[in-house]
Amino acid sequence: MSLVEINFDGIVGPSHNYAGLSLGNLAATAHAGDVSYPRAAALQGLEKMRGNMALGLAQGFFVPVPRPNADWLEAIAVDAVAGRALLATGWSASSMWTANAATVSPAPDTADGRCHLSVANLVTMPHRSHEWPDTLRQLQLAFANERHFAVHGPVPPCFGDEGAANHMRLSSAHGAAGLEVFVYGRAGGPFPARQHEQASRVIARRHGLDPERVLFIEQSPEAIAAGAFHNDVVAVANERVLFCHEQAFADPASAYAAIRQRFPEVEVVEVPTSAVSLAEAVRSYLFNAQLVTLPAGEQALVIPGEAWESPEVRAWLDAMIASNGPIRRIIPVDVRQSMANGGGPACLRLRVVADPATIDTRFLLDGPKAEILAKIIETHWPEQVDPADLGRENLAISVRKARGALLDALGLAELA
Ligand code: SUG
Repeated sequence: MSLVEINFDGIVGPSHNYAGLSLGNLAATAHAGDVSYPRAAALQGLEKMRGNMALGLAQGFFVPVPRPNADWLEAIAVDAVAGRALLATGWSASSMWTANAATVSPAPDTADGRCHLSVANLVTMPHRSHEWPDTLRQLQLAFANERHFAVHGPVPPCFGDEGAANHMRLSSAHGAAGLEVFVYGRAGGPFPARQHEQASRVIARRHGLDPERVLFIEQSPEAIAAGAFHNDVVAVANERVLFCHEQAFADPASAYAAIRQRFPEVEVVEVPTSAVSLAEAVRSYLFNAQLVTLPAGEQALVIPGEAWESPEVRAWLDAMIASNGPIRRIIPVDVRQSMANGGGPACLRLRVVADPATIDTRFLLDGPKAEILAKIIETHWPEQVDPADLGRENLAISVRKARGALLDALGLAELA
C-alpha cells in the first residue's frame, strides 16, 4: 500500500460572504460588510487545486455544507429583532476552510494502524459551531473504509477544538511514523484562544498516538493578540521541516528542544521578527502556506499573492532560496476572496496521508472532474453577495440550487 499526502480542499460555497463574525481574525474584521464574489472565490480555490495537481500532487475536495442552515437559525430563534450578525451565522460559507474540518493522524502514527480523523467541534465561533455534523457526514462517506480509517465525532464542546490548523506532523517521509505536535492557546488575551489544550489531549488519546511521539506546545499569547487565531497563521510543518515565525510559540527555545529530542532530524526554518514582524507575518499570511513535497523530493511553499507582494517577506524569501535551505521553490497563488476572510492557501486544505485507493473516489479530483466543477461554479454560483442580502429568500433559493447542482454532478445525492 502506498501512502501519499492528499490535500482535501473545501470548495468555496455559494453563500461566501463578509459578515465580520470572527473576533481576533483581523482580515475578516477589516472586510466586514464588503461585497463578496462567491463565483470568483470558488474559481480561485479550484485554480489552486489545479495548480497543485499540475505539480504532481494528489488532490481531494469537500463540498460546501448546506446554507442557510434553517435548523440552526431556528435553534437560536433568529427573527427580525435578533440582528444581522446573528442572522449571518446561519449563512457562513466557513466550511471552505477545511484545515478546521478535522484533525488527522495517519496510519503509521496510531496504535491500530488505521488513519484516525476527529471532526472539529469549532465551538468558539457561533457561525462555525454548527459546521461539524455536515462535515462529519462527508468524512464518514469519504473515509468509510473501516479497515483503513476511523472517523470520530467531535470532542465534547467544553473543550474548543479547531482541527488540523493547530496540529503539525514531522516525519522522515509522509508514510513513516511521525511526531505529532499539537499547539494550543491559553485564555486571557484580547482575543479568544480557540484551541484548548485538553481538546488536543483528548484527540491524541482517542487516536491511539504513542505518548513518546506526541507534543503539546503553547502558542505564543502575542501571536494570538496579533491576529494568529490559529497556529497555521504563524507555523507550518512538512516532513523534516518546521517553518515558523520567531514568535509563534510561547517558549520557542523549549519548543524546538522538545521537538529535537523526539525528532532529531528536524530542520527548523525560523523567520526572525527583525526580518518579518509578527504584524507583517499575519497581514501577509506567509506561514499560511502549503509546504509540500514535490514528486522529485524537493519542498515547495505555496504562498498567497499577498505574501509575495510584501517587500519584507519577499526579501526574506529571496535570501532563503539563495541560501540553499530545505525549501526550494516558492509558488504564489491568488486566493484573495478567501484571504479577505482570513483564510489562506493552508486554511483551504485538510492534509490526509493515505492510499488514494482506500478513499471514496467521489471526493478525489482529476482534470476532467475539475472541468465539471468549473462549469457548475460558473453556471450556478452567485456572482456577488452583499451582506445586506443575507436572509433574502431569493438568495437562499439560488444558494441551495447551486449546491444541489454540484451534488448531482458529483453523484453525492446522499448529502442533499
Ligand atoms: O474561522 N474566517 C475563518 C478563517 C479560518 C482560517 N482557517 C485557518 N487558519 N486554518 C475563521 O476565523 C470569517 C467569516 C466571516 O466573518 O464572515 C471566518 O470565519
